[in-house]
Amino acid sequence: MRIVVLAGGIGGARFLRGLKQAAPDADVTVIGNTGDDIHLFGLKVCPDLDTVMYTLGGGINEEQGWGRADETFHLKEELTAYGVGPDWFGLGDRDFATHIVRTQMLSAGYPLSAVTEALCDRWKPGVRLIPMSDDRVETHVAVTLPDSGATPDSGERKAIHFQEYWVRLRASVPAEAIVPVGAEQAKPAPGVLEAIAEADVVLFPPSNPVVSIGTILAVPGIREGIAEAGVPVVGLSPIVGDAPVRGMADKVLAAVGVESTAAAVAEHYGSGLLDGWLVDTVDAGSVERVEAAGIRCRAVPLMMTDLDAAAQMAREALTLAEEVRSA
Ligand code: FO1
Repeated sequence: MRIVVLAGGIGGARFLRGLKQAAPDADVTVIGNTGDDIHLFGLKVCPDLDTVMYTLGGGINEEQGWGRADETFHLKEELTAYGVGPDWFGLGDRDFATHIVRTQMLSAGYPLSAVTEALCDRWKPGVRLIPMSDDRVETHVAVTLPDSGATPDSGERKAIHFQEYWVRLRASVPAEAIVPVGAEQAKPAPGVLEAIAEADVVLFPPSNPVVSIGTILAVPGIREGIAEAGVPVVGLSPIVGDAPVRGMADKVLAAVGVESTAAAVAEHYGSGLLDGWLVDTVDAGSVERVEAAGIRCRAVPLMMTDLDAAAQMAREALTLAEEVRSA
């Protein structure tokens, strides 16, 4: 079975680990979000690609869900001693090595997809990991900073990098707009559209519907390719009991005018894209609303408390895909 998964960071990576357990013989292609990518200290950092790669390759910091296990921060401390920032983004020594190799290869002319393949030669994630695009796409968030007078830009409306919104500001101010800068001009990376066209099923894991899956779908050709593939497309809600399972997805959903409920996220994707949707058992009451929108819906446990729970979620998604196929 050929499975294509559109993935963001932690939620996508943990779901994929479950999928590998649930369907060990499946041929899995992961299309990774690169809208979170950021240039820091002259290096290209790809948080979502790395989170998938490290999680599936056994190198992730399990508690955080991002960055490397057994990490040290000597390099960051040295940079801080020179007064070189930003200091709000935690890059560890082991993680730095990945960004150095990636940046060297990019500078030598290799596209991000080839660089990612080379990095995966080390980590052997057991899936084919492809960035959504080799072109630069950067998610920006429009915010109005509080008028505290504390910094020169307080009180100003400005667009900031997604990581600055997420990590530095902890999504503490409303996101007024989310803009995947460069997405309109970007082309899907080599292999993306081919994998979609050849897939037996497409899965949307419980990743952020706006800044992860939404950004991937914003690359021209990907949404259309999925809709035209004629295979079951099944998603899992990242919202359980009207709150995000992790992260601050509610903040960015509000920016696109979508309420933080499992049903609203399904409607946001829409029946033109989504055939099946899994909500958590606590949201069983929303099954009817989702089905009324033309999307087949089931309520199953959606908390990825451990690997077995994630594997069970993957099994439920594949079962729903089969139901859709034989309907
Ligand atoms: N998230 C944080 O909350 N704080 C950090 O300092 C941080 C650093 C970081 C470094 C590398 C990396 O691959 C991910 C990192 N993340 C950090 C996670 C990341 O900001 C976001 O959670 C994802 O981009 C959203 O998927």
